[in-house]
Amino acid sequence: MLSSETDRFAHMVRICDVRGLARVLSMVENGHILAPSIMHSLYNPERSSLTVGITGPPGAGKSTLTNRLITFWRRHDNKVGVIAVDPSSPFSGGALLGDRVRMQDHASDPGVFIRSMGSRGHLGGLSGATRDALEVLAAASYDPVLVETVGVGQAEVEIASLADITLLVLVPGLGDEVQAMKAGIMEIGDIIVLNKADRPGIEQLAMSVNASLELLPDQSERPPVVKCSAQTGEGIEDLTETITSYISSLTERKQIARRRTSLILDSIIREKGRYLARKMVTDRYGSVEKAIESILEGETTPYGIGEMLSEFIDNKRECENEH
Ligand SMILES: Nc1nc2c(ncn2[C@@H]2O[C@H](COP(=O)(O)OP(=O)(O)O)[C@@H](O)[C@H]2O)c(=O)[nH]1
Ligand SMILES: [Mg+2]
Repeated sequence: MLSSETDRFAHMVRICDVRGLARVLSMVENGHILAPSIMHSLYNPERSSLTVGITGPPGAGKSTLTNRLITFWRRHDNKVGVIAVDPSSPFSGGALLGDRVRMQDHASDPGVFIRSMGSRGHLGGLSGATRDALEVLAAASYDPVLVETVGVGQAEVEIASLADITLLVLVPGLGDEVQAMKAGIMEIGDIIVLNKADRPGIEQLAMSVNASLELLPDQSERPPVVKCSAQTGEGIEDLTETITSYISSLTERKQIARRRTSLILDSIIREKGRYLARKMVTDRYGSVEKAIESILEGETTPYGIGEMLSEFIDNKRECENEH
C-alpha cells in the first residue's frame, strides 16, 4: 500500500503533473510520512537538470534578476523551476508577494513553475525542505531549477550552496566594504553578480570586490565577476554567457553527481545527527529544558552530556537508568 502510493506520487512528479508536483512539494515541506520514500524513488545523482542558487542581501535585485534569467532560459525552450526561500517569512507554499510581483512576467507560463517557501512547518528545517524541493523539480525535468534565498546568513548560504552553481548578487550602496570583505561570502559564489550597474558606485563596488578576490589563495578558483542591471537589462547577456560557459565547464557529469550526492548526504547526516542527539537527551532527561536544569543544578555539564551521547552512540552504555 505504502509503496504503491509512493510510486504514484513519484510518477506524477516524473510526468510533471503540476498538481501532483505541488502535492509532493507540500509533503516534503510538511515532513509527510511518505516523503522520504518518494525522495528515495526520485533521486538520480546523474540527473541532467542543473540547479542554480541565487543569494545576496535583501533588495539586491535577486528576484528581478531571476525574472530575467527565466526569460533567457524560456527563449531556449527550457522548462524553468523556481524556489523562492525566505526564512523570515511565515508563509509557505503560497506567494511571497514581492517575489511574485517581480516574476510576474512568467506567472501564466506553463513552462515555469514557481514555489515559495517560508520558515513555517519544516520538520527537517528549511534547508532540508529546500534541498528536497530542488530534487523534486529536477526530477520533473525543470532545467534549470533556480533557488532564490533572501539574506546572507548561515542558513541562506547553506541553502544556496546546495545548488550546482551559485550566483552571489551584490549591489552598490549596501555597505560595499562589509559586503565585499566577508571572505566567507566570497567563497560561496561561483559567479559574482554586481547588480544595479545603472546606479552610482558600481565601479567602486567592482574595485572592492576584485581587491577581495585578489586575496583568494588559489587564483585559478577565482570566480568571474559580471556587472549588470536586472532592471534595464544591460549586461544580462554577459551574465547568461558567463553562466552558460560555467555550465559547459562542468563537463564531468560524474564529478557533479559526486559533489551533489556528497552535499545531500552530508546535509541528511547533520539533520539526522541533530535529531538523534536531541532524542537521546530527551529520553534521558525528559526534555532539553530539563537537561539544562540539571546542568544549572550542578549535576552535569554540557560536556558531560556530550560524553554521554558519545558513549550511547558507541554502545558503551544502556540508554536509560545510568547514574
Ligand atoms: N536601479 C536598479 N534597481 C533594481 C535593479 N534590480 C532590481 N532593482 C530594484 O530593487 C528592488 C529590489 O529588487 P528585488 O528583485 O525584489 O530584490 P531581492 O530582494 O534581492 O529579490 C526593486 O525595487 C527592484 O525594482 C537594477 O539593476 N537597478
Ligand atoms: Mg526577492
